[in-house]
Amino acid sequence: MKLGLGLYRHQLNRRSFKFARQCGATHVVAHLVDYFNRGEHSPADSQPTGGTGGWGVAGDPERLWTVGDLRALRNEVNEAGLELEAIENIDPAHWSDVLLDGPRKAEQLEGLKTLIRRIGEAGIPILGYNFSIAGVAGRTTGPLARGGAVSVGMDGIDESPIPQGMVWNMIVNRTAMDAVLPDIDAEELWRRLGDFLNTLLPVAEEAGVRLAAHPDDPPVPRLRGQPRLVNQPHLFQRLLDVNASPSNVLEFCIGTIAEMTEGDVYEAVDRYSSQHRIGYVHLRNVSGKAPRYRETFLDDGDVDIPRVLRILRQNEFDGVVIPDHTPELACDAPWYAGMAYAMGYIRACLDEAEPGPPRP
Ligand SMILES: [Mn+2]
Repeated sequence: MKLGLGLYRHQLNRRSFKFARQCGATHVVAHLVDYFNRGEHSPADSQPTGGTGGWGVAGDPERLWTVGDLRALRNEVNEAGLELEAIENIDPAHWSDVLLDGPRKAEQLEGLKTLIRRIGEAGIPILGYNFSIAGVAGRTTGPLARGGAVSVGMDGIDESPIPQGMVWNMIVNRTAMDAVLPDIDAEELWRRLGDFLNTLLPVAEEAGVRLAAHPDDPPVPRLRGQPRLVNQPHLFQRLLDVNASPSNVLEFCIGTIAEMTEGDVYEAVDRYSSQHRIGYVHLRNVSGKAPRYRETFLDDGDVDIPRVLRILRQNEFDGVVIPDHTPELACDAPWYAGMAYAMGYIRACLDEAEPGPPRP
């Protein structure tokens, strides 16, 4: 197993790469979507949260990330002594109608094919995505973790309807904010996911790219009036069974699985890692279950994190593990300090799960 660090778009710079390397990372997962673009409620020094108005405004629908952008990023990561393992998340501007089954769906699917080919050309092995209409929404922020550390939690289900101009918790069309999205059922959303996977997986395989699915965070059956897909552990299997391609893999988020009301987190880790269908792992601890839980420090929630890593090791998972969100530490650099704490903790667990040669 390899230790990585996920960095937001505004953190994709030499200093953060050095920080990752100094924390013991060998790999980076990069977010290219600018979640914080003109967002009113999202502080850019933490994970995006936002209110019912979403995180911010989506990118330019006419401009896909280019091979040049992707190569330059990879080179800069490599120069810091790191590998670029994955691009995490697709800009809503580039797949809004794939999620919503809108008029530009066919055109956007062609765009995504181009994007996947470019990611392959740049030598980046994984594209992480989250097939969700509401996205990561409906959570609250506060002094919820140990010692009053600022963290994120959920306190009941947000049922406020989503404006038509919004998808994946970002604004894609500022002129369509009065009407709301139509009601659909979960089967319709599974059908749309099928179109997405069956159209793109052959291209991904050819490009040497794996598409890694994040479960619904928070994992509830419906959020803001829209259905959600992977909100119980057994539904990962349904997603994998949509298409048997080796490029159809999971962005396996331990915190989200722990929030699910059914099943057992260790059984889920064993079940999916033994199928060798995990692209990379998000490691996070939580206390409670959806729709009432809070994110905690890795050593402080309901999940025995060392046990999770031992199961991954037993099943020979050799991919990248990154900290997911983490509570912030009270200091001048709360996000970085929280991450440094998480990285040190994971590094120590990995050394225990996979002992290397004795140190002099
Ligand atoms: Mn996650």
